[in-house]
Amino acid sequence: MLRTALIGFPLSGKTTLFQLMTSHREAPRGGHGKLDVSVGVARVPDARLDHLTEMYQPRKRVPATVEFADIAAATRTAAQALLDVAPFRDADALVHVVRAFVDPAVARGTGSTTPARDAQAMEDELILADLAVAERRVERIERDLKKAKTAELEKERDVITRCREALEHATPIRALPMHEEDRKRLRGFQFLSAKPLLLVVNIDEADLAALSVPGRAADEAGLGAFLARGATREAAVCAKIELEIAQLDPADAAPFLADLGLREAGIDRVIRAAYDLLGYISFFTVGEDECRAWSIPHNTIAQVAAGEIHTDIARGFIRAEVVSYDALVGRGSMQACKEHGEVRLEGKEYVVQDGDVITFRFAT
Ligand SMILES: Nc1nc2c(ncn2[C@@H]2O[C@H](COP(=O)(O)OP(=O)(O)OP(=O)(O)O)[C@@H](O)[C@H]2O)c(=O)[nH]1
Ligand SMILES: [Mg+2]
Repeated sequence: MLRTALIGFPLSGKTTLFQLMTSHREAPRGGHGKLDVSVGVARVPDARLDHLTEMYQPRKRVPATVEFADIAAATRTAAQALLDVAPFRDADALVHVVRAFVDPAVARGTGSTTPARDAQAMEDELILADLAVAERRVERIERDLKKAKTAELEKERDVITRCREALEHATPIRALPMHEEDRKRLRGFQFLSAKPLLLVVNIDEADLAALSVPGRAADEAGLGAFLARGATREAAVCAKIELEIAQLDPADAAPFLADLGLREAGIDRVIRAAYDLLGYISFFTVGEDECRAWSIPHNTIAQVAAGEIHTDIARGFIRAEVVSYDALVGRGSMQACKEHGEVRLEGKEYVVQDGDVITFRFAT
């Protein structure tokens, strides 16, 4: 499951977005570190899963999910503190909610009045928090190297030194070009600025028209230059209004969405941006019992995808029977696909494609 954490200045709309996105939520609680954290799960909207569910009429329809974590604290949360909070430290991506709504009834926290400045100020905080970690780490490695030199430790020192130098020049680690092995070396340090970053621009009610044009809200908020860096994306919402609409019956909500010129709900826009950012794709498992969507990173091999379902399936992997969503829907049934030779037998190393419908064969 893809895990994200909401960051942002006070009163920027983090909790409103959290409520908009998530359908299952835990009450805020401590135990994740020093701060109270709410964790919630969003169901990934997917028209393909809807269609498969119509075809199979299964007992259960299970969408893919994305986890969101929200800090329940109205106080200013320095990025440094986030390193102590497990759902933030371990997140696959950070979602920065940037306030672009005006509303004089909602006080401004410590944020500024320009989204671009807030985006940069938060970035600077992530960088500072990481710099402290990188400096400590380099010192420690230098000490260890004096005791015993290993090639791996030297490589680690080199990559962290590179990170430290970038951070000193106010460059986030995610913007550094880096070999995959070096990225792996860094993973254990959970640097905040290494995580892909999604900016969610929380726009003003007066500006709702911007939502119907992708990228427009971010442009208007002056975030273009910020976004030009690698591993960042944006999505726009008007969290307050969209939450109000989402709480209506779908039938009642439709005319509101149409009125606003919105083809998609906020949840779709934010989740699609998160998938794009991380290069995630979906595959499906189907049957009379259950139709289910799973999300995996782009370029995942079949055996690893199987492990997403259950470690036993990965361990006992024999083969994957794969048909594309388009073929399955086009032919109308798995049987028809088999008759036309469209169900392929693939091995462990097969790279799963977006929209693959897979039956795993495995030994227990
Ligand atoms: N006008 C307007 N108000 C909004 C919007 N989004 C959020 N708000 C309001 O702003 C206030 C703060 O929103 P929250 O979602 O609690 O903000 P937060 O970032 O979680 O705040 P803290 O957790 O206290 O830092 C609430 O009263 C929301 O109703 C918006 O798009 N427009
Ligand atoms: Mg909040």
